[in-house]
Amino acid sequence: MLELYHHGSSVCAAKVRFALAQKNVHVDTLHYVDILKGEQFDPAFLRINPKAVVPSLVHDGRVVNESTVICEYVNDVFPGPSLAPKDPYARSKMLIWTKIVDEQLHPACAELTFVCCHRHIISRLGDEGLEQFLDNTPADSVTTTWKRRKREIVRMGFDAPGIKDTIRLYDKILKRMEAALAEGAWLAGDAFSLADIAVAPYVNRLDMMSMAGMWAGGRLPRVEDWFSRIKALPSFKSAFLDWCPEELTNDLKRYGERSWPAVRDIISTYGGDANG
Ligand SMILES: N[C@@H](CCC(=O)N[C@@H](CS)C(=O)NCC(=O)O)C(=O)O
Repeated sequence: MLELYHHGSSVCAAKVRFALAQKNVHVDTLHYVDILKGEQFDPAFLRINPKAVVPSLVHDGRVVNESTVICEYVNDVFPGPSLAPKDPYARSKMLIWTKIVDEQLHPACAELTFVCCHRHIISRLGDEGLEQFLDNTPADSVTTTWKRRKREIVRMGFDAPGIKDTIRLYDKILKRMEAALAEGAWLAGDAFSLADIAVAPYVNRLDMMSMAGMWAGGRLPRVEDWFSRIKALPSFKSAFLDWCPEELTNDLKRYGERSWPAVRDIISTYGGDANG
């Protein structure tokens, strides 16, 4: 019995849905946790995931948390095409990417998404509801500073301290992808792997927020080509798009478009020169 706790716009949940789909693994029950309405703070879910974050996988009653760990677990436990290179050097390259995602790209994405879009969505909870939402975030959540950062970003938007560095870090990681893709068709070399699965949701997040100018139009051509190959995979639609409700898809697009000039300016002022 396989159960997945997930959410439509969660990059980490999309990563796990992508890995499951690439392995052709059937999930018996999908539990939708609306993290923009505060359902992650429900005591029953906190018993599964004390950080109040999605995704969580429950396999025959045993909980597996942390999306990177879940993807490794899925790859090890289920038959189907291997998503990890056998060659130790290629494997080390794959693990570097999953580390970059966990340590840098994911925290940057949480901040970028909140400053551009999610702060507007959760403000619909009203003053009291929003205060409770911010208060309910555990001290150790997305990161150990997320509770404070989320409040700062919701209150201050693009004036929140450090937000420019966050956006530049995101851009630098895209450039690192461009360099890696000069060495092979996929991020860890010649074979598609958990590295591509780990990074794809973060490029898709920018795409859904109408920020493809970060790579398109000749800026990062290998990233553009890589993402078009990711999008062409039969699993892409079900893993990335179908679970995102229409209203949320529209919000990501609308608020993303509104935020793009600010993001583009931040990138341009350190010499990044985004297109569009
Ligand atoms: N390191 C965790 C991070 C999970 C995470 O940050 N999940 C986000 C969605 S992508 C979340 O649930 N956020 C809830 C919140 O911000 O309150 C993992 O990889 O599973």
